[in-house]
Amino acid sequence: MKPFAIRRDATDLRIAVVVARFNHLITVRMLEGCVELLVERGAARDAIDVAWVPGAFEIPQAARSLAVTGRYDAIVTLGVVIRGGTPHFDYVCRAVTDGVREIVRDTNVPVAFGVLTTDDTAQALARAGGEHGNKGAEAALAAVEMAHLVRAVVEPPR
Ligand code: INI
Repeated sequence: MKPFAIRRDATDLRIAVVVARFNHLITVRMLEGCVELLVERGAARDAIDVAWVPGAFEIPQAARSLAVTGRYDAIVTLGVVIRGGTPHFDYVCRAVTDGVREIVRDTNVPVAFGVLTTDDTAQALARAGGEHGNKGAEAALAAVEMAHLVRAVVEPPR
């Protein structure tokens, strides 16, 4: 067995974050969790590019635009979709999940999925620095790990 090393240092990684303004009070907490995690892991705070978009529906277009530049080792997406009384929730969730998956498939740039899909605001707050942790930080860590893995596979050491 020869496993690839699991690397969780962000020192030499170029990371972009796409974050939705919809449910801003919650997404800003996720952004804080994400950025703090990256800085703890060695990223320079001013080297983390952040793109705000209106809502979760817009996340894939922004993430794809960033991915195709070739400038980023990984992208973190952050948003909060809260179930209302209409099917709108399902359409937004479907669009953002399909959209992010397609970017990974089409570009091979790691895109971490930090989009909460919850029944109510309390569930979202609990996952944005509350009792269930901060999914923004978790997504950041996934992005770091995948950036190193993809780099190691694509550019194997000689
Ligand atoms: N966008 C979200 O990020 N979260 C939501 O809960 C949400 N709801 O419930 O409607 C939401 N809607 C906006 C959507 O993402 C787009 O910004 C809008 O439709 C314009 O394209």
